[in-house]
Amino acid sequence: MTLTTYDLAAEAGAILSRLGVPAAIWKEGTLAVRSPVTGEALGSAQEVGPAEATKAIDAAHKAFLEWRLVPAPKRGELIRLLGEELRAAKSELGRLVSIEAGKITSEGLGEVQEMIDICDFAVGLSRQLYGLTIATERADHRMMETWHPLGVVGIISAFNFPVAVWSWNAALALVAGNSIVWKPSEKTPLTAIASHAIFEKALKRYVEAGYTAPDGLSTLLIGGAAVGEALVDHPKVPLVSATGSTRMGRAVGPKLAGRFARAILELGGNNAAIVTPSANLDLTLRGVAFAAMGTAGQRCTSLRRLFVHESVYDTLVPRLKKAYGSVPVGNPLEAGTLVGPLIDEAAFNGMQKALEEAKAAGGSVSGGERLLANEAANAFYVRPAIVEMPEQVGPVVEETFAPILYVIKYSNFDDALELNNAVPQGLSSSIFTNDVREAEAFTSARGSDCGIANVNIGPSGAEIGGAFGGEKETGGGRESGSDAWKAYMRRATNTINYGSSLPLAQGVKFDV
Ligand code: UN1
Repeated sequence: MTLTTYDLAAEAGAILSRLGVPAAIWKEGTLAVRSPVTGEALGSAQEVGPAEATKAIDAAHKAFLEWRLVPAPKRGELIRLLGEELRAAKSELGRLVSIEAGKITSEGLGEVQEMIDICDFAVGLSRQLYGLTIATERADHRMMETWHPLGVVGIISAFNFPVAVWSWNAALALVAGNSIVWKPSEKTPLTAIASHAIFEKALKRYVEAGYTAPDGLSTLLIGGAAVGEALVDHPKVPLVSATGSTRMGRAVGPKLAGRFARAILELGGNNAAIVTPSANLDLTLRGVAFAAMGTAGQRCTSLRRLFVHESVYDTLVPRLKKAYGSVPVGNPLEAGTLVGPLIDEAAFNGMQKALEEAKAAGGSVSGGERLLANEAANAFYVRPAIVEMPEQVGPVVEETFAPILYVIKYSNFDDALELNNAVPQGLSSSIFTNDVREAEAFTSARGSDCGIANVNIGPSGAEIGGAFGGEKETGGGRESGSDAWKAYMRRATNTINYGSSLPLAQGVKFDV
């Protein structure tokens, strides 16, 4: 089937209507929505402005005051139901992710699976919001810490994981006793509307089962930058979790810091992999191919820089180039396609600019040309590009959200480690090696400086169980698994005197 034989607007509309979303919400608004698959218009979503956003945040604050009193395991029941609803809607929501964000079918479904996984995690967590009991130096005293709900949590998400990143934040924030307000990417409002409709189904079942949930517990705000700003500036939003570019983080971070609100920032990545002499090259080839070309290079965790030891360079790089030349690029809805479209024309132009800059810096480029323009003039497909670079300069130290892999030869392991760390971003990284000393060094204090450091897998495709995020210009935030939940709660240290005297700490005397 050619690209033009699809009617994606009809299909997206049918999915939204089966989820019970009134047509006016996605058809009669002002925000034009298009599919990167064909470039066709999908609808026009209704938007809100800053005044409505502020009203929604005020309502969310009221909701928080009630929700924080619901016992955490009972809050977990809402997320259990959300997980059930997501399971039931997996194929439809996954399809909508593919239509609106251009992901191949297994990745669209995988994104919904990631939502289901975090729900399962959060349900368990709702009975495990543990604080410590701490030894005190005073007789007849007890010291402990308690974790309390924080308030309204603002969620700003990006187009490339249009629904999973919301769910990481929503599931943790809600079991933690917070209310949530979500501003999705303007490029992917329909998947946000669909996800929120699924949430509302879970909420309805929750209330029908006799539980209490306040109005305004979760709000979706479709809108532009001004809506994001309303979240960032509102004094009743103690935490904003924002995923996007480093530029966006530079605008949001200082504003939040200025009013002492918390930020979870998940910003740009410029992820590398080191291929050492002992690497299993078959496994490396597959790991590199998925990490660098998967999602058309549009993951925060996509592999962008590859350091290959001189002893394996001439074996691996030609094989990689062959894979780049033959990887099936095209309609992500068709079985067999591995690389779908770029999100839009701006992404295509950004890729071409980076390739020009790489050439000017001495790079030798294979691939990168536009494909399928004759079938769909407004869709932007490209052959993934592999660029052999003499050194790490120019566009190599920047994040370009497109499938470009820069390859650099190295001879000394420590130099490769240094190159891995010599960029402003610090999200993810990996090493391909069968040498235990290299693997351990890479994951040690003198190794990769990133939030994620993998061995014998690529830098992308993390599971939800680990904390997700990175250092330096990536912003320092952690979402998803491990103890990332702590960022969504406030900690109180409690010292309780059950005796009848009042000994002071540090031996201080103050007898009046
Ligand atoms: C992102 O690109 O913002 O680790 C998130 C991964 C996915 C999440 C990526 N689980 O690649």
